[in-house]
Amino acid sequence: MTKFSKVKKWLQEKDLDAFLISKLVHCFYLSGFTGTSACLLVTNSAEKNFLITDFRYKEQAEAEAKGYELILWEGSLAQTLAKLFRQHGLKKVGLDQDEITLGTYERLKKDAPEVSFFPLQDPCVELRKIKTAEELELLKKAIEIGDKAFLHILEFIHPGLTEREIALELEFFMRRLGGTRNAFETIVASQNRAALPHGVASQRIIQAGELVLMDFGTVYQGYHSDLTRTLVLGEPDASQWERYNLVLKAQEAVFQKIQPGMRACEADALGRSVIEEAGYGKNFGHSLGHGVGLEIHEGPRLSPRDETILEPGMVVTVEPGIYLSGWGGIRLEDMLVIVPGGCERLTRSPQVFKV
Ligand SMILES: [Mn+2]
Repeated sequence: MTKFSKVKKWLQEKDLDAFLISKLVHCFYLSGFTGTSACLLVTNSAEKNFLITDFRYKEQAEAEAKGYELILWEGSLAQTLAKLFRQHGLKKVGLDQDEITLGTYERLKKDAPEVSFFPLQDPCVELRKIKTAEELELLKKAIEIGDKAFLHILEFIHPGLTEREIALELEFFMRRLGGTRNAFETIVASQNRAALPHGVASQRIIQAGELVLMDFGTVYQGYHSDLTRTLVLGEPDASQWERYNLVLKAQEAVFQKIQPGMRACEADALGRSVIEEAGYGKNFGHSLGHGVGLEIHEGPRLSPRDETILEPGMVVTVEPGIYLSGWGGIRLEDMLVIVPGGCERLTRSPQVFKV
């Protein structure tokens, strides 16, 4: 079943006449439209589906969004939608509870008083957790660009560079290889700053013997990559080696044992328990990992609170870390896809610590 027919089936289950897809990522997911202003009105009838956008995107929407009738905004969005609801007799309409603003909701109720609105989670949120074969190919391409950038930075990095110079080199290199933008603000955090799990690159100059935590990724045709390595420039000391090996061990435990049928919170525990047993539980204050796809953070979350049952086709990061204020931090992050019986590692960057 295509993702589109899954949405149609969901509409029937919920007894809705239509659902308004408001989040751009979901518009792209279902229709292929890459513009930055649109919503989709998907109805329970096979042939009635609308892409609502403005004049700037007329030609692009016609080319990209096959199977959708193009509607250009007239007046306000609420008025345009109210007219569509009337024309097609749509009385029960679902709205994306996580995306529609209160202002839009109030205007819709005012302009379409005959329609009942139902705030719901967009069905695409669940569908997106399991990647199609095409999505997996695009994710692999994004990951490959990240892997190549890491190999490049191993050659490039040396004491005396600032964190920002390293970040810029990573970003420039990934763009040259076809990445359209950074997956998120690049993290290059050295020595004490490596204790900040999200320490974006600063002007700090890196010295020999220091920890350098790099967390970066790119976007390829909408799909994200996410990779973290922590390096020491020169000879790591005993505490650096000890903590690096512990984080590596936690990560390996997850890659060995994660499998379909397990809950996301159980996968989190596979890595977290290794760190807790070594006495560093309080130094690992974030989730073990997260889903990656059209967004850098999406479901499922490998966190102590996510009960999602893992299924083949889910793509997640595994990123245990240890952070000690005044000392620094170590995190290793790789991506995997759940497959029958286990997982397949998608990231290919070597586990290098000493450069
Ligand atoms: Mn991540």
